[in-house]
Formats: sequence, structure tokens, C-alpha cells
Amino acid sequence: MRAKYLGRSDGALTLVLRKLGSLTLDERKKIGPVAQALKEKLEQLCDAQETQLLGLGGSVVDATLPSLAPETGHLHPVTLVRWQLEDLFTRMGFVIVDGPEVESEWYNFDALNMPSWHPARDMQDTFYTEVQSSKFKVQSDEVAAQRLVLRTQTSPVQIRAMEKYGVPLRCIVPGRVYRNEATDARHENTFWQIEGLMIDRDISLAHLISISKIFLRDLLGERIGIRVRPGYFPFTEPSIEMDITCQLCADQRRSSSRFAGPKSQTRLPKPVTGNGNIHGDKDAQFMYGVFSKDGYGGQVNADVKCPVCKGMGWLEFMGAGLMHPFVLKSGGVDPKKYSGFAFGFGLTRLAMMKYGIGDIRMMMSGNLRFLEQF
Ligand code: FA5
Repeated sequence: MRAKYLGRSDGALTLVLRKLGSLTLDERKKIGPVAQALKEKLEQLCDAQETQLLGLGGSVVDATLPSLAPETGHLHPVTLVRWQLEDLFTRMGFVIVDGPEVESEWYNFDALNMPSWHPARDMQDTFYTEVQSSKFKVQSDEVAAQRLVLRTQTSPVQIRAMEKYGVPLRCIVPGRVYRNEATDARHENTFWQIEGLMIDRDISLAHLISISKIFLRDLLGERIGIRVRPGYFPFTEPSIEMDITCQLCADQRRSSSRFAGPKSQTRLPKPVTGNGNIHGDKDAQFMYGVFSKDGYGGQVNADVKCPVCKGMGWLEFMGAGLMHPFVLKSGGVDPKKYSGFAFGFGLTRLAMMKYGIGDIRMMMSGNLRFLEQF
């Protein structure tokens, strides 16, 4: 507009103003003030328009440029790992089962052989609701069993799954759990677990260990070190705990001068005592019983400053065992005919290992700079 009407050489209004000199005095008096007023008005309009287009930042907005692509959401690291595992387990014939996050005390504790007086309850202190519900099936005579809790573990779904599907049964239960926990780099008050069950005739620890090997290697690679320790849970007998080599400081550990263990993650030392490798596994990936004191089996390596494993080199990631007859009975299964294994692992911790996340608290921080990396 400015160029068309006010352009110096051939703007329409400029030409009119330029011709004023060749006009008679009368014509000049008539046309001059009108043309001048029009020029001022046009300049004002052009200036106002220009200021608006320049915008606050002072840069010119080019309205012909294509617009910015809208930002799309993306998956949380826990979801990525959960989907990968769900895919793997369904290929092995497991079904995926869900359960409520607000659970009755019966399912969360009592049915799992943890009556109200059981000391093991203290390890999973939780949040109780003030509301009591009769909606949940309560099989215990105790009045207290009607309280509702934010579930502390995915294990209550063991009972629900047996009740709903009967046996034989192969299922996994991914879910969020809650604990009244002092938080640190590897402990959260809200985190994800995956429960796994396999009930059939003659199920043994060998099945449990074999399945664990498959999913850990699928997720974290062939070189992952796996350690099996004796453990205790009221709902499994025998019970084990499974640890994996900490993936956050693996390189640091191997290059440390104090590291007396094997340089590669796959070559774990033989246990000092115990029965060697479970089922003659030549990979020497599994250890159980008493561990050697060579810096790989339980000693802290002070050179390694790892916030997650604290220089231990190992991270506890799973509790498991053979299902206690009490639990099978709670779910309506005859323990004389059937046996089963059960495991429950920290999905959030596995996601930390897979993506090298050094603090579990990042997971629920809502920090976009963290989340946008996935
Ligand atoms: C249990 O929760 C048992 N229900 C597991 C189980 C299932 C045993 C079936 C036997 C049969 P535990 O409290 O150890 O056990 O927790 C299991 C895993 O959850 C731990 O190994 C760890 O990986 C993870 N976990 C436990 N507490 C936390 C926490 N505060 N923050 C993050 N992960 C945690």
C-alpha cells in the first residue's frame, strides 16, 4: 500500500503532489490540502499496520511461511518397557490381567498368607482409605479385613486371576503400586510392578528362572548378569530374590582398579560354596547360596559412585518363588494337584536400567526436559 500510493518515484499520491506546482493557484488551494491530508492519513494507516506485523519481538512475521507442526505426545519410559514386556510375554502364552489399585486388605494381605499380625506387613507399609467397602469380596472373619488399601504390590491379582480364570494359568499383571516409603534414588512411593504367574502340574523354580532369563535378556541384552538369592515372602515357598548387574555404573565398575571381579558382565565368579550354577548353566550367569568376597558378590566398591546401587554392582529387582499352598487354596486351586511360580518385579527399576536413568524420582517429576528424551 505504501509503495502503491506513497512510493517516491511512482506512488499514485506522490504523482498528484508532484503535479501541484504546475496547477493554478485556485486548483492548488483546492487540491493541495486534500492531497496532503490524504497522505498523512495513509502514512498513519501504513505505520499502524507495520507495527502490528512486526510484533513484540520486533521480527517480521511472514504470514506465508508454513505453520509450526503441532507437538505430539510421546510414551513414558515405563510404558515403553511395559509394552515390550507385554509383547514378549503374550508371545510365550501369558495373558495380561488387570486389578484394582484400591484393594481390599483381604486380597492385598490376608489371602496372601499375611494376616494382620504378620511382621511382613511392616515391610510394605501403605496408605489406608477411611472408607470401608462391602463391594470387595472378603473371605476373612476379621473386621479389619474390610479396610481398603492402596495396593502395595501386584500380588493380590494372583488371587483374583485364579478366581476368574482357574487353572492352568499363565498371566502377567502390570500395575501401579503404592508404599508409604522414604524416597531416594531407587525408592518411590508410587511405582510400577509386573506380577507373573504360571500354574500347572509340576511347575518348578527351573521354569521361573528360565522365563526370567528370557525376558531379562530380551530387554537388557545377552550380557546382563543375574543373581539369585534366597528370600522370604509369606506367599511363596521357597522364596528367592533376583538381582541384576547395575547398568548405570557397569563401565565405571569394570575400569575401577579396585574391581577384582571379572572384566565382563557375563563372567561372574563361581560361588565359594553352594551348588554351582543352577541346572548346570554353562554361562555362569546365575549364582546362588553364599557369594564370594571378590567385589562382585556383595562388597561395596568405594571407587564407584553410583547413586542407584551405591557401588554394590547389583540392583535388587524381583521377588519370586513357588506359590505357597495357602495362596493356591485362597484362589480355589488344589495344591495337591497343581504347583506354580509367582514373581513380582519393579518395572520402574527395569526402565531405569534400560534407559540409564540415575534417579527413580525423575519418572514422576513431570519434568519435560527429562520426558522429551524418550
Ligand atoms: C513384592 O512386592 C512381592 N509382591 C514380590 C513377589 C511376587 C514375591 C510374587 C513373590 C512372589 P518386594 O517388596 O521385594 O516384593 O518388591 C518387588 C520389587 O519391586 C523389588 O525387587 C523392587 O524392584 C521393586 N520395589 C520395591 N519397592 C520399591 C520402591 N519403593 N520403589 C521402586 N521399586 C520398588
